[in-house]
Amino acid sequence: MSSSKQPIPLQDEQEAQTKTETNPDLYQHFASLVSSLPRSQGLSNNQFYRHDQGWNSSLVPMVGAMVADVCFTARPSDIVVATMPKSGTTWLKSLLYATVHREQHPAEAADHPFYSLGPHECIKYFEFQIYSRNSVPNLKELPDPRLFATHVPFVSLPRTVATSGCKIVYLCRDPKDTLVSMWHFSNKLRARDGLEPLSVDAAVEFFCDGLSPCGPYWDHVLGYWQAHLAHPERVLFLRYEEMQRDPAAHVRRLAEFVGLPFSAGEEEKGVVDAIVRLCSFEHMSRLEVTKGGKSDTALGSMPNSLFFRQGTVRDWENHLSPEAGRRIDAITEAKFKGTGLCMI
Ligand code: PPS
Repeated sequence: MSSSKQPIPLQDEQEAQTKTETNPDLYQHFASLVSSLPRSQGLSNNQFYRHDQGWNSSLVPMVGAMVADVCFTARPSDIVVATMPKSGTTWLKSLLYATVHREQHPAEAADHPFYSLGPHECIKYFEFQIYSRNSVPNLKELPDPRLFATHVPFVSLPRTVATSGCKIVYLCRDPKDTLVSMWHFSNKLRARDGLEPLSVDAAVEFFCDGLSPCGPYWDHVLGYWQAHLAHPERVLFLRYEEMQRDPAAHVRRLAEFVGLPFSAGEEEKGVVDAIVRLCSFEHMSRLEVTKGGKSDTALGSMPNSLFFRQGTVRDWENHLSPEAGRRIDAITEAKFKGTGLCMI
């Protein structure tokens, strides 16, 4: 039996969702379980544990993912944003939220939620935010469609996400840019924690060994790619580079996928372009809530500015050697061969 599927100290899942606000025993159970897994250093400010479904993560989000697995009850109307960390999640969350809530919150409204809340407060991660700090929240009262996010690989999604028929929007990014973005991010967290920075060479080694958050990168992408091939109506598969090339087309795709296509009237009024502008790197990164605000996560209160750096394609060329680039491309080619997926 998979260690994450072992019996747990939870009498009634339904009861937990409606009555229990916290469940320290459940968290402790999974923390003990994760602590017993193989561990190693990685591309992070924390040690990684090796989940028995084949991915690496620090303790807190892995425990959160296990709690979500047994406590979260998905609805067919739910929409889950899934990404490998540093693939453009912040952008996708913004686009999805702005698209789904465009009636209550028009993109051009001066009081749009994005002026007071960061994207990570608008759509929360299961494993970093919702299921953290012993919390087992009652999510039943949230109105449809409920929007959630996760970095967890497809194989370890909360089990009812797979069975409910709810929609998943997956976004991936060139592994070299994902790595460079993660390297910058983890060095900021390492500086915060008083740790030495990781060299870019060490980051490349860790990344290639699968020792990046929720890595190996390639297994993560392939898991969702295969789910997309099997159920294209349930799993939308997007790429950061293509979103950069034509964000408006992607906003339309997103809207259609979640069953809220833009009407001719909305098209005429320029609603799509307004959403693209609202969510653009240039606009979001300059907001006061980005420059001075924070988002609450299980890993601490994170300045929203941490999630905005360059927002460009091929920045890896400024940080990785050509050899490192070729090495990652060779792994990508070998791993994706025959899958129909091409990232190079
Ligand atoms: S996280 O921590 O996993 O949620 O980070 P994530 O949002 O996935 O990735 C952060 C990178 O996305 C860039 N970013 C954006 N790109 C384009 N448009 C918008 N609006 C946007 N917002 C964030 C961010 O700058 C990080 O990429 P790098 O390459 O580090 O700049």
